[in-house]
Amino acid sequence: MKIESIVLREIQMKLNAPFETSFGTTSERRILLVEVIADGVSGWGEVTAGETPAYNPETTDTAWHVISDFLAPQLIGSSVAQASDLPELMSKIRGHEMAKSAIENALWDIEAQMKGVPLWKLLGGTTEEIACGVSLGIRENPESLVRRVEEELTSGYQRIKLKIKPGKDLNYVASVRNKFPDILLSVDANSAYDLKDTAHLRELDQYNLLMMEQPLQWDDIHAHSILQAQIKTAICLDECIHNSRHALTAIQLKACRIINIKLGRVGGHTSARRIHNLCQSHSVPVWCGGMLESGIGRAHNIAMSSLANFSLPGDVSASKRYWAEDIIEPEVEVTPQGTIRVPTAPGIGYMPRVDRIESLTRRRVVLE
Ligand code: OSB
Ligand code: MG
Repeated sequence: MKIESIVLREIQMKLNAPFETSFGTTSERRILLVEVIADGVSGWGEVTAGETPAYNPETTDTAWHVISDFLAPQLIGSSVAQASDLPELMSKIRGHEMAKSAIENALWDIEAQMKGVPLWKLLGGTTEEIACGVSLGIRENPESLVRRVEEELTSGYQRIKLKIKPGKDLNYVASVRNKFPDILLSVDANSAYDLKDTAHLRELDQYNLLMMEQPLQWDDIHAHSILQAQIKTAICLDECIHNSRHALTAIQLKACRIINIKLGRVGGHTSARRIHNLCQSHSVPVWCGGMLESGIGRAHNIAMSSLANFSLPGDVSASKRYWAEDIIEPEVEVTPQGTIRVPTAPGIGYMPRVDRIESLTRRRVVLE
């Protein structure tokens, strides 16, 4: 596959409702879409960075800079036998996993189209119906959170994750657990606590949580290993894990018992699959996290989630939970059983709606 050009677009999309986490509230997304053209075939990827460097260091603007000034000039004109050769080509550029992921994933879309197979099959996926959960933002009070949980359960979602932060944690979790004693329930703190809060976090042990996601500092695996030894609830790492070496460190230090894999955070499908395989060989279940993606990112998440060790429901949910209108055709739909069926068409298996994408585009550059 010879990489001929890269079209970089920034689109703006308003979320159906603001999403609040411990690090801030998002109402409007500024999303970079990467369209790679190789051997005349177009493939799509999404940069999952946020608008601010509050979740990880990357932002929409850093990704624009790194792709247009460093990654594209390096890649355009070069040839690769397969998409999994991309990480090596990009390895001289440190970090910026989300920028790299969008490019590599677009190449995977192209490779799958050229081979005439759905991306999930090319990746080695086996699960044709993936289990879905939802991530619920912080609410003004526990009562309104309980109402939201009820709606999501009625829609069929198999696992509920509550965003928490200091002051909006124990009472929210208690209210939901009292109303729904048997559901799969987890919490995500997005690094809002530190080891001094160990006694407080141990209070969560009484609610039979499936996991507690990233309670401590975004870059501190060791601190999580100290916490995990002192609480019963399984820790799941999100922010801390950027590659398979981090995953191995976390497993060996017993810093977590579950890992959340996000394509952007780990640098693309090749790294994600490597982490998946490593976790599988250590009997550590994984699940697919979300970053409030448009349909393009969502399609890649679905393909990745078909790998066998994605054995817990992920944060991949229906397009309509986020967007009045998505940018792919068909939109991502969830069955009444809380599952998504993998697509059958070649590549990512959903058609980018280019007219709609163009109408949402705020800036665009063709790199060639
Ligand atoms: O930590 O999983 C997270 C959204 C933005 C940044 C970080 C996270 C999230 C979510 C939302 O939890 C998941 C989704 O896309 O539904
Ligand atoms: Mg998380």
